[in-house]
Amino acid sequence: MSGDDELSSAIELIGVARQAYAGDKTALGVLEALEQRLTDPLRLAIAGIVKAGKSTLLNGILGEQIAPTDAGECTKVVTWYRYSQTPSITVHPSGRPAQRLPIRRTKGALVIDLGEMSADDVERIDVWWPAPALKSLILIDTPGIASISQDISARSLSFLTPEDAPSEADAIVYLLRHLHPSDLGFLAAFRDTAVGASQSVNAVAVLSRADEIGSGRIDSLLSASKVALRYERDGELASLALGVIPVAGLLAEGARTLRETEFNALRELANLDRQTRERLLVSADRFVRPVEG
Ligand SMILES: Nc1nc2c(ncn2[C@@H]2O[C@H](COP(=O)(O)OP(=O)(O)O)[C@@H](O)[C@H]2O)c(=O)[nH]1
Ligand SMILES: [Mg+2]
Repeated sequence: MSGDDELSSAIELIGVARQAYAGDKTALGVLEALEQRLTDPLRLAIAGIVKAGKSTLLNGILGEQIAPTDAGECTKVVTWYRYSQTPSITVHPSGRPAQRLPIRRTKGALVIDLGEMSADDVERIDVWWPAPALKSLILIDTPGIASISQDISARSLSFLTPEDAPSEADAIVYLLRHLHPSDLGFLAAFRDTAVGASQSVNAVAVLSRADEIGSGRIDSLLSASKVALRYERDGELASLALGVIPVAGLLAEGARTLRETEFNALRELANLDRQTRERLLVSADRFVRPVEG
């Protein structure tokens, strides 16, 4: 049976169940959610510890700065990015009606301002956006796992690996920096709660911020490939993730959102003689320090 056939027979089965449970509001609600899930694009969650570069990578994939990065209150909330021709942002506070937020940008990046609300009061944020990549993929940005803040970690875990239901995500991209036992623990929990558990592995691991590996030297991406390969061959990780891919999300985001002035600055940098350029690129401080003499 092909995937499409399986899908239509599953949808048909939901139709039959709907008739059988015609008077039961709760059951009908569950069936509707199931049908929605079958017809929606794949739900891909991006997970990993705080500051692993999750939101930056999401922006790299979308080619726009839509996911807020760093530490604001909204980055502690599970945020869904779905396709729509007209952009909108909806906040779902726990136990209260949903609320629309205005669309505002600062320096090209979308701002999601929760105002008076704290992340604890918010169940999820929905961002509807006309990014072509979202036509075939729902992306879900999650707060950090195993972070210093237990609360934030708990919020991601209960969403991605609930105890009494299948995970809301179909698959995950899991960002790690140094392989830690808690990374393996999370991936094992996801495997056990994923839809169709134990039949398939629905996770890809990413060795993130690859440009910083090996003290950020010029060959850092090559070093990152070697480290990724080592992790990939690690006995436990090999059975929990389809592979380990080294990624510099910031580079991807920068490249996909490059403006003309930035492109010109890069060209100027490339035209400098090698010694001068390398001296400038040692650190951000060195780059902005005025030339002496
Ligand atoms: N050098 C470097 N910095 C990155 C990279 N990806 C993200 N960052 C930086 O790491 C910080 C945290 O990134 P963010 O995407 O908010 O991480 P999150 O907490 O996992 O969502 C930000 O200051 C980013 O600019 C990367 O590939 N390379
Ligand atoms: Mg984030």
